[in-house]
Amino acid sequence: MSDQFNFKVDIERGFESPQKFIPSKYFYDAAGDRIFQQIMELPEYYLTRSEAEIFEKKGGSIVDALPFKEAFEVVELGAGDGSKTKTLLQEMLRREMDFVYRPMDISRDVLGQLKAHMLEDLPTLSIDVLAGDYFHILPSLKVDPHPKLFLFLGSNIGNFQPAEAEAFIQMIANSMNSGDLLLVGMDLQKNPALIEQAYNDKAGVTADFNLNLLKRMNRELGANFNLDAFEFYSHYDPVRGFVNSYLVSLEKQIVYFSAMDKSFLFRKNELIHTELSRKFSGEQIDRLAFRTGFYVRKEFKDEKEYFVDSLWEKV
Ligand code: AVI
Repeated sequence: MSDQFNFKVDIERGFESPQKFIPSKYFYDAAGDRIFQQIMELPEYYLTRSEAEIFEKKGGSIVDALPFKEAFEVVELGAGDGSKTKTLLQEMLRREMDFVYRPMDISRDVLGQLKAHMLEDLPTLSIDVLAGDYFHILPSLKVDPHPKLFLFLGSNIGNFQPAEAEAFIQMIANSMNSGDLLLVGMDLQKNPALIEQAYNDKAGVTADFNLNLLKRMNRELGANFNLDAFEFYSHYDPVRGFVNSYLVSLEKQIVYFSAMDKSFLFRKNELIHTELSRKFSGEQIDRLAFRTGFYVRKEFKDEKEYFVDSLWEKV
């Protein structure tokens, strides 16, 4: 099935649901990737800097916590540009550890770039990319005899609904052997005002990130969204730890999609849900680990305790 076909089907399903939604994975076309890079540099968006600080200051302690005595593999899900991981891999190379780095992504292009980029800075790194979707690749890893450290960083787990997050971690767990490790990056609950600002930046970059979804539908699905007739809105609920992001229809409007020869009505002030960005409490992290068959071996936080990289061991 082509990506384009999935996009069309997912948008139809999202716009036919009582609460309209767009799955957040569609943020990341080429323009969306570029805007996300800008988000990570925003003064308000502390997540990336907090996690980078953890790897810079505690990378050595993370590597100390690895119990592997023989050759092992580092399997990364959703590696992105690998900048955070690089610090960790560098430390492992410095200690002359015997390992292979296996970043996983659906796109061969992304992996090709990542590999070139990594080898430029870490020429002695042994890297073997895994191209394809998680559902196909993960099960094949279980039969490989090497102990493994899985990485799922950047608070990507926060973009799943709670039940989906559990199912996703369960799927990773099913592909692991007892004693394998999973390092999960999660954004922590904190002063709600700070979280609100991170998703409501003054320069409006997060708003552009969301509006880019409309541009993408115009371009790829032949839609005729008027970008001025929608506005970005996000809201943090500190009790649940949920940032929900939306596009608000500023007027009653009908949008036509030539890809499916269909129109959708948007009422005035109707919301399109675009993203959930979850913030976790320590208790929620312990529960998620426990319910998916792990125990929390060690936690690594930045100085302000905004973010955690939590190291879980498969029971
Ligand atoms: C990729 N993900 C963890 C980001 C987040 O914080 O939920 C995506 C993002 N959305 C708005 N700003 C950043």
